[in-house]
Formats: sequence, structure tokens, C-alpha cells
Amino acid sequence: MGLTETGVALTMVLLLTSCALFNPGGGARIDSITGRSGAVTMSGGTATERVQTVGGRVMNPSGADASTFGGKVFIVHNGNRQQVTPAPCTLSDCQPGEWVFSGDLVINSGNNDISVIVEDENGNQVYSSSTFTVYGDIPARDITVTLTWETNGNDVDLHIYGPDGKHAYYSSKLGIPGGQLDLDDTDGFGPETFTMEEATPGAYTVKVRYYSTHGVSSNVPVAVRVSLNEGTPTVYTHTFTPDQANYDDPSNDWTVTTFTIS
Ligand SMILES: [Ca+2]
Repeated sequence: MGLTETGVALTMVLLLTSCALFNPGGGARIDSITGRSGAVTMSGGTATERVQTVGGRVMNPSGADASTFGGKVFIVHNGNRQQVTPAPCTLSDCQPGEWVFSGDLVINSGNNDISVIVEDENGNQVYSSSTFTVYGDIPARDITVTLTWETNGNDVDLHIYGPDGKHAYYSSKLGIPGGQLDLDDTDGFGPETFTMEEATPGAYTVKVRYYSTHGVSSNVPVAVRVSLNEGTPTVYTHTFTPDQANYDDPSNDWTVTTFTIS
């Protein structure tokens, strides 16, 4: 390679580096997928923990000078989206208008395609990241139920009623023997996830209760995904109104579905 060609090659490398810095991932990117033990899974990698934290950076659709984020950020997992809260980026290498996000994701046994998208204030998708594909090297579950909601700061609860009158919910996470509710999210978005590796035969009913608005005055779009035997989840949606938040009063419960394990 002659001098001129070397110069061209160097210039191209510098240009590519500059593009990567000024327009990270086309306005949205995933930087890390991390298990609760701290193990980091990169694209094409294997995850051995069911709950993974997805973190990265997005551009604010409102521009570099905006002090609030003008839109919404969603982690997309195997085609299903889950909202997360962006925060102003305070890292030293942040670009103007760049915000950070982090959110928990419940992965499946087998392949998981994970990306992040940004919608502007009108609900139009303006940025999307490349897709991380992660292999979940975790035990297959007979039952996986995941609750998410699209308002920030409020408390919605997943309730699972199993055979023999057993009940798993936030204050009795192991209330169905052999099953587990992972956590009680009390300040927005979820997920709250119930899993059962070897489900006791019988009928199961999934309900959702709006516990507390914590001051949120808007309606609450809620989604529940039910996956049996690690199959494609069935997605159920519902909207709670603010007046339906009533702590542990079951009168406004949304009965999502009933299924039977044979
Ligand atoms: Ca909750």
C-alpha cells in the first residue's frame, strides 16, 4: 500500500470513528446486558440468569438543549416492548442530547432478540438500535407470566391464583409452592414476573390489581404476557383509570386469563 492509499485508509478510519461518536447506533444503542451477579452478556453471548439489566444510550428527540426527554424509550424483547425511563447522561464522553437508560428484562430459555427504540412525543419511532441476540442458558419454565405497565411512578401488582387455593403476590412471593414472583415493582413500568419450573397440575388464574397511583393522574396501559412451556407468549392488554387504584381491595381487579396445566 502506497502513502496515498495509507492516507485514505487512515482518513476513512477517522471518519468512521467520528460517525460512531456523533451518532451512536443511529440515536439508540445498547451498551450492556448484565445479570444480577454482575455477569455481562454481549451480543451473541449466553446469559445464565433469568433477569437481565439492559443499559445504553439514546438521543433526546427534543434536541440537545432540552431539559426533559421528549418521547418514550422502549426495550424490545422478541417483538414485545417494555418502557424504561431515560435520564440525562452525566458521563464524560456523552454527546449533546444523549441520555442514558437502564431497565430489567426477563429473558426466555433459548434465543432472545433485544433492541431499544425511541418514540417522539407523537408516538412516532425516531431511533432504533441494532439487535443483541442473547442465548438464555436457563431452565425451561412451565409457566412464565410477566406484568408491565406504561406509566412511571405508580404501583401495579401481579396476582397468580394456583391450585388448592394457593396465591402468589407481592407479600407472598412464594405463595404457590414451586413458583416464584420475582419482585414487587412499586414505582413504574415493571416487570413483575411469576415463573414456575415444574407446575403443579390444575387451574391457574392471572389477575392484576392497581395498588396505588403514587400521584399519577393519567390512565395506565397494562400488558401481561403469558408463556407456557417457553412458547410464544400470549399478550393481554388492559387500561386502568386512576380511580381504580385501591390498595388491596380486589373489586377493580382485571382478570387476565385462566389456564390449566395438565
Ligand atoms: Ca407492584
